[in-house]
Amino acid sequence: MVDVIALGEPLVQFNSFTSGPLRFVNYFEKHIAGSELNFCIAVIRNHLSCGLIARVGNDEFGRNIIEYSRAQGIDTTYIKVDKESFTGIYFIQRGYPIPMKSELVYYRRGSAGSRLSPEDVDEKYIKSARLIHSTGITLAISDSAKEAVIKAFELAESRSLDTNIRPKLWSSLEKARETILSILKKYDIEVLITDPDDTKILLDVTDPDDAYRKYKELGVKVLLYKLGAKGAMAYKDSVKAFKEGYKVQVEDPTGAGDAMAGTFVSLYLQGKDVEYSLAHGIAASTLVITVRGDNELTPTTEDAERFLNEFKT
Ligand code: ADP
Ligand code: CKP
Ligand code: MG
Ligand code: MG
Repeated sequence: MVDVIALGEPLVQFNSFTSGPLRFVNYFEKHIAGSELNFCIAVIRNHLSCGLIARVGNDEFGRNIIEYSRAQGIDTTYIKVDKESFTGIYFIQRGYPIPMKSELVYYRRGSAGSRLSPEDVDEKYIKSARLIHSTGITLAISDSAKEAVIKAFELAESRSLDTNIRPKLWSSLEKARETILSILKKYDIEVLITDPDDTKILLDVTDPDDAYRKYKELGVKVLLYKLGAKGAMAYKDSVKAFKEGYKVQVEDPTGAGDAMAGTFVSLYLQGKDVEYSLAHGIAASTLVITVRGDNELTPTTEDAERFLNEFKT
């Protein structure tokens, strides 16, 4: 039995060793990632236990994901090996055409991960956890994966959701809006993680105060509103917190949001206030963007403490 459970597709990441268009990249560095797996690692680095409900293929990459997850302390009991399909992968193009930004190129349609389904969601396991987490990615990859999230949310004691709208994974932005809004309307969300781009799509607003007001009407208790390089905000009832981002050398921003989300949710569940949880989330995301790989640098609570005390920019 674990504190937190996430549902989503773990993926093998091939990160360009050099920046620039993929056609000129000769070397790729392999990492294990996927938004919900990244989230789980952040939860664990902050000393709660976490399980991942997922499918991988019966292949080397699937074994790699399971072994890596175990090594990071993730409960892999409900990572199923699906013999019918392959483990999804993706490539990261870095620093082109926008410096310090990355683009993801997926090879995942029909993957084992996208075949996640309600039958993978064990009622007792879900009910034993304090919080169930998923993202807009899992809602996008297939109907069965979306239904798995719905089953888990139905049984959950409490929930967090990262909107993570990936236009490449949706047939249209309208479909993304309709699907994510229907989840928000149906379930109370303890912590919603989102940003102005996604909120524009969902609610046609970007102003953080307007966003919190509207999300609150939909049953969101706490809002983590990420502002990229500018930092992030967090809202809970009448508390509104902002923390500025740090100026660092950006190698690859992929995974920053997940490191922040997992850190924030883990600390929040441990009774920390939103300012503390936000500051630690910023520390985690700042470290993650300085390297290739989404989760290796996600700090423990103690290391984030050191970052916040000792790193000045
Ligand atoms: P996501 O990865 O989900 O798209 P963001 O891009 O908003 O989320 O990043 C999450 C956090 O990572 C930000 O709140 C900030 O702390 C940090 N971050 C992201 N990009 C930068 C950057 N270019 N410089 C400094 N910090 C950044
Ligand atoms: O929003 P983030 O940059 O934190 O998310 C990154 C992850 O799952 C990354 O690991 C990738 O595999 C993905 O999001 C995705 O499917 O886009
Ligand atoms: Mg994100
Ligand atoms: Mg990174």
